[in-house]
Parts: sequence; structure tokens; C-alpha cells
Amino acid sequence: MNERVLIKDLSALPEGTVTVSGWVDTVRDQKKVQFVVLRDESGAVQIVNPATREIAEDDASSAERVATTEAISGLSQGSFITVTGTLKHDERVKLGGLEVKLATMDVVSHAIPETPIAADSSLDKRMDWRFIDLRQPKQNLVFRIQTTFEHALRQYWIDNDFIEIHTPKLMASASESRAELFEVEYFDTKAYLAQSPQFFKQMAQPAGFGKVFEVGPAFRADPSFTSRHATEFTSIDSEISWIDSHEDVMQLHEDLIVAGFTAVVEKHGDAIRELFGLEVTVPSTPFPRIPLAEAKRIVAERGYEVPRADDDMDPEGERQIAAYVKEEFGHEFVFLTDYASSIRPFYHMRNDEDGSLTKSYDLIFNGVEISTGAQREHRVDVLIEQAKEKGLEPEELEFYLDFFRYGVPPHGGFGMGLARVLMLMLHETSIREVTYLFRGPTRLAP
Ligand code: AMO
Repeated sequence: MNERVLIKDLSALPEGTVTVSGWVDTVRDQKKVQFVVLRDESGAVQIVNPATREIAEDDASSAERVATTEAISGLSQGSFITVTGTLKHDERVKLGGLEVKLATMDVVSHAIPETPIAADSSLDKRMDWRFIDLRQPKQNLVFRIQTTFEHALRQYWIDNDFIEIHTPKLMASASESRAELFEVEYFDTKAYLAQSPQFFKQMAQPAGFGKVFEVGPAFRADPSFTSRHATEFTSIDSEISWIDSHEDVMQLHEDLIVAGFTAVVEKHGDAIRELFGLEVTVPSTPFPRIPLAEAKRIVAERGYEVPRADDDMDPEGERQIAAYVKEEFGHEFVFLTDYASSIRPFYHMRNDEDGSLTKSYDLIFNGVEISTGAQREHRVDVLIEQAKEKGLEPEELEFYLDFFRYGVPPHGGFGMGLARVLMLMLHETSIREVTYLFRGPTRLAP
């Protein structure tokens, strides 16, 4: 490994020799002096080189300096170089109040002149050239935040005795809606890409695992082009036994969110302020909980009628209820509970008092759904009835129904879209901005 220093760390170093590596941003090639703005994934710095244009007979090192001067003149934007030089702190330098006076330069990798994307390129164009787009410190930060967030969740799960599982992504049946299913050829039969680890995280309960988690891919053949849908996304799932109701799942869920946000704020709060211009805050617990029917009433009182009386909350309704919760409780999160069984999957347990409702919830963050959770129906006869009601063939689900025929504790859990959390945390307008490589109906490459 070389002695490379990240550009963001230069300001804390004393004046002296440093080595920095990065991509050439701009070259200002003047007669007597050359300036290169060099960027790495953490920031940018100005490199200065006193230009030497002619070889002096009486100066042995001048040939090398002329070669360096010519090399700088020929640098194209995006080329990757390593510079060793003398760090100088100088308040007059606009870019970070410091510069590096070049001693040696190594052009590690030439870039084709004319970078294919610029700061004002469309999101689609930027996705075509995602590896260049990701060089920006802001983008780099997104994935550092993602790493910290996931790590904090994992730490919470480990500290609380959860078991990590990796469920198969090739399945013999649908677990969510049949409409959003990717079918793949599988030797002489058909397989489906997993829409969720739903069935197999539930399987861990009769298997005696008690508390499990998984962070992995989920696939949905969803043809929509919204800012919140992908055909492949990272799903954060957890499932726990011995619950009394979905309230226990919500408590786990909010504890996990707090753990993740605490770590992000501690580690990246300053950088987020600097690069995104916003303050991420750790939410207080308990998060507000509002039954869906009441949420619809509140939203209607604010002048917005959620269309389709019996249906889900629509995106505008989610925004409206989030605005209400922000005003009333100063909170960015809200659990909407007690969804109608007509719009929930067959495996959600129904309310004891009112069978038209389920023991389920959606978690809304800054006005967008980030998660669904529920207590599961574990009584096999009830489960079969509910499956039939939804038009499912119990025969197709035999392997799943068997989980409930040999002793299973009451259990529940949730699934949460990682990119949605990041998008809303960072006030981004699309999950494409916070997904390493987005997959959508018309995007399969890179
Ligand atoms: P649901 O279908 O609501 O529930 O999905 C859970 C969460 O996953 C995310 N999500 C998506 N993110 C990006 N693109 C998509 N197309 C997409 N679809 C879903 C959302 C959503 O809230 N098995 C249940 C969960 C459970 O009950 O444990 C399920 O999958 O953030």
C-alpha cells in the first residue's frame, strides 16, 4: 500500500511532504505556473506546479521538470494521477485553504478526453456512467452511510441474540402478489425470483430460531417508473417469535431505526450537514401510531380525500399524514396500523375483535412508506381459509402450510426497503440516487 492521504484529511496535517491520488478535475495551464484541481472520493485540492518549459543545460533536473510540465499540459479530465509534493496551508487559496506544491507526478491511468457526464447531466445519463457519477464525495458518502446504517442494525441484532439467515432467491411459488413475479426457466420447470424472504424467515420460527434477520435482494416485476420502485432492491427483514401482537414488532422496528440513525448521526452528521445541507436527527420513541381508518379521517379533515375508500393509503395521503404527524408530534416517523384484510396478504393475522382488519402496519418516514410489518397467522386452518379467500391454491403452498402443522410459536416481523430509508433520510428525490446500481423496467445495465 502506498502512503496516499485522503484529500479531506490534508487540512489536519502539518506542512510537509504528502502523497495524494485522484482524478484530474481541471487544469489551468499558465505560462509560468500550472494548477491542477485533483479530486478523490473525499474532496478536492489544488496542486501547483512551477512550469519549466525549456531544458537548461546547467540544470540536471530541468529535463525532468520539463517532462512533468508537458505531462500536466496534456492531462485530460478524469485521468487518475498520484502526486507527491509539499503541503502548504494558505488561507488565500479558495479551495480548502491549502495547496500541494508538486515534486513528482505519476499518471496512473489516462482518461479519454471529454468526460461523458457533467454535474448537470440527467439522472438517466448519470446512471449510464454510474462509476464516474459515484466519484463525487456526496455519492461516496451515501454508501458510507449505508454501511454504517447496516452495521448498526446488525450490531443490534447480534447484541439481542438474533440469528442471521440467508434465504434462497429462487422459489417454487410467489410469496407476495402474483402480479409482480419474475418467472425464470429452471431446467424443465419454472422458478420465481423471491419477492421477499417472507416464507423462509417465517420457517425459522417452527425451526426454533426465535429471532432472525436477513439483509438481501428482493425482486418485483413492477413495471412502474416511480421514484420509489425498483425491480430489484435490498430488503431488510426481521422475524421474531413469542409476540403478543404487531405492537411487539413495532417496538423492535423502532429500536432498530434508532440504532441505525444514532450510528449515522454520530459518524456522518457533520459530513451530511456539509454535503447535503441537512440535519439528520435520531427519532424519539415510541413513534406515533395511528390506525389507518383514523389516518384517513385526519387527512380528509385536512382537505384531502384518499381515493378508493376501502383501499390503501395513496402517496399523497402518506404525505398528508406525515405533515400532520410532523405538526402534531414533531416526528418524522409514523406507524399506520390495522390495515384492512382486503388489501393485506393472506398470512397477516386478523384482529381479534374486527376480522376485517389485520394486526399489521406500514411505517411511514418523511411521507413515504419504508416498511410493512405484521403478526402472522399461525393457525393452519385459519391460514388455509385466508389463502383461499385471496384466490390462492393451498396445494401450491403445501410446503409453507407444513410450517404450521408441527408446532409453531406466535410470531411476526417486518420487511423494509434499504434504499427508501436512505432516500428519505437524505431528502433525495429518487431511490436511484442511493442505489449502487439501480434496476428498473428499462434498466439492466450497467
Ligand atoms: P412489502 O411488499 O410492503 O412487504 O415490502 C416491504 C418494503 O420493501 C420495500 N419495497 C420496495 N422497494 C423498492 N422497490 C420496490 N419495488 C419495492 N417493493 C417493496 C418498501 C416496502 O415497504 N413480506 C412483506 C414484509 C413483511 O411483512 O415482513 C413485504 O414484502 O420499503
